[in-house]
Amino acid sequence: MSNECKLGVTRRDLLGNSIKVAALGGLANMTAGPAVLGSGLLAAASAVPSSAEASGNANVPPGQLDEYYGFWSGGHSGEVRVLGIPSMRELMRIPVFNRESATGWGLTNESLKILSSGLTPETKEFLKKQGKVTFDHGDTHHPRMSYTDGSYDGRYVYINDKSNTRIARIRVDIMKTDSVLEIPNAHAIHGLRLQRYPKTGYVFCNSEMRRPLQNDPSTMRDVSKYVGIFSAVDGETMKMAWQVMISGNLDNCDCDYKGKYAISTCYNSEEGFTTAEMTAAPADHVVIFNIKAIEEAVKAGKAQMINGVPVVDGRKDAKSQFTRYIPIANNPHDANAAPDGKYVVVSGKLSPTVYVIEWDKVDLLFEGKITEKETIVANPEVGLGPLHTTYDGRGNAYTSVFLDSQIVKWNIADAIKQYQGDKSVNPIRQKLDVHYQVGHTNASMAETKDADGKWLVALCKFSKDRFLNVGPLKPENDQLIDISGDEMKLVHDGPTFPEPHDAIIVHKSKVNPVEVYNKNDPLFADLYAMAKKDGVELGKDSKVVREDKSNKVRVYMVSHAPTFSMTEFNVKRGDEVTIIVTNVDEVVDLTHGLTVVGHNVCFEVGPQATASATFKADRPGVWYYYCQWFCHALHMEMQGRMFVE
Ligand code: RUQ
Ligand code: CUA
Ligand code: CA
Repeated sequence: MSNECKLGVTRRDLLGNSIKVAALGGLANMTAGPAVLGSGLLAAASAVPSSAEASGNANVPPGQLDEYYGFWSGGHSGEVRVLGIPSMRELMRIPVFNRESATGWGLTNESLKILSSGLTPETKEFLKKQGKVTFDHGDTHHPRMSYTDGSYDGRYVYINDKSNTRIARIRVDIMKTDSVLEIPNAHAIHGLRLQRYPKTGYVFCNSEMRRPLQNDPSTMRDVSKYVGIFSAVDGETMKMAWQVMISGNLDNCDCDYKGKYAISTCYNSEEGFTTAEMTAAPADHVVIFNIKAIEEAVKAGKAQMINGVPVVDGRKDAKSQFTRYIPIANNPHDANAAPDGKYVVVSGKLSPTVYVIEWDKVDLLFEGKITEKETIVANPEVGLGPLHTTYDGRGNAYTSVFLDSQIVKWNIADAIKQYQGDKSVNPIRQKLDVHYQVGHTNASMAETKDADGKWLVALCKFSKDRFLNVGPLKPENDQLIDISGDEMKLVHDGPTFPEPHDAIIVHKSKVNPVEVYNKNDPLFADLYAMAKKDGVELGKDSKVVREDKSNKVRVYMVSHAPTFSMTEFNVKRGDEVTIIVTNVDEVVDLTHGLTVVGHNVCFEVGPQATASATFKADRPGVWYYYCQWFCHALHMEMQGRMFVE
């Protein structure tokens, strides 16, 4: 059980009378409820089942825990959010591509290293000229948790950044971003899904826009040189594995449960540049990627090396074994593999239908035994503007229908019967109105073989009239729907900040974060190495170290509630100062911070963590620093002075 207090001491003990404080709320979630409060702080929350588990309703009273974690894209906020499901309570925000004031993400040396080291040399050069080491924003769409053998394994969550052509990885054990990679040769990474079998494995990602591989003025207007690019990244090393050149563009992607195929949708087979051009053809397509054929070609050295990445040609004209193009009526959006491992559903968007493709038939297609069209085994009509499809593990699919603002439940087996000519069956089970203009939808565990059909979220793009007016910018509306019975029931409205494109719902048994950092975590390795060189023992010594005759000064200090080990230090005007803080508290939930007034320095230091930030001391005088995390009854007093001479 990961959610109980493992250590005997909590921040509450430090704050004073534990029971009184807990009863005041805010901290009560570490206990099982009022009855347990009187019996001591070590009582495990798991002793009482959450009401949501017991009764299947969405009400999770104070002190009880949700049954699922939701990992939410933060859209163009650049972050990932963690929600509790079914309460829809926002539990945490994980900064990824954004700058984050609360935690100092993008301000600390450690986060800047993560944000900058995976960029291409060309991008680094460009940013340097802007006086930056990385981008300041991102546009996240598709958070996905790593798999082992077709189900979530709780190691990582990956997410794309469409705006700056990157992907990132979050470590689920600490819920922090640990790696960012720019995808070379691509332009705007949109679709992202993970290899399910045998494990992740590959991170598959789609370049949404087409451009010349060699992008310069000599090629930029020559559309014959433009290509689409599909990428596979090694999710363990966060290095490029291979890429495939394709015809058309790429929108969303998914893959099967056997590790054989990936699939991407294309809305711009026309290879046009205006809306009119991109919607001109009556049909676009999905591309199926034959992973083994690609791997073999790469291994045999048959790929072209472009910017350090092996690239194979899977365009239509190349007639390779790498790809097949299955026609789909115009401008399809998502492809979503069903948890039974047999089917993948492609949503039509401008067609009111969805297409069911059978994976076994894809084998026959690559063997040349059937045509592209024969891989399609159903094509039910669901409504206007189908975008995404999710599943309950009981043979039903749920498609979000944007223009009709509905979630449409339909049965896969009946859709196949209907397609085979049985006019007596109607695959549609129910159409539920949602508010309004739903984009993604996803159900609990639906993208794994353990799909359990309990909860479904509908991520609505508009919320007008649904909440108190907060001015011209409205929140989105993420709605929770109970799908455990025969009928879908709308149970919750959840306003969200722009813009959760997509979310996954993961059973809590798959997610096991730590309570306190391991001080030997590789996250801090650079700092330990630097301290060693400076003759400093991190977490013990407080010291100001000046690098030989230079203006580089390192200030090492320890935070231990409610004090910093150094209440003053001196530097000289013009010094480049690095402050390194180690939090030696071992107490659950006892985070400190360091803020230096007037110097753009502010960061989080979790229990047993070390963090650092560097700035130029160019403002003579006295400048206070303080702990900005309310850590103790004497938190306000946790401060010191920097003298700039
Ligand atoms: S997309 S609203 Cu960015 Cu996932 Cu479909
Ligand atoms: Cu430490 Cu507030
Ligand atoms: Ca099109």
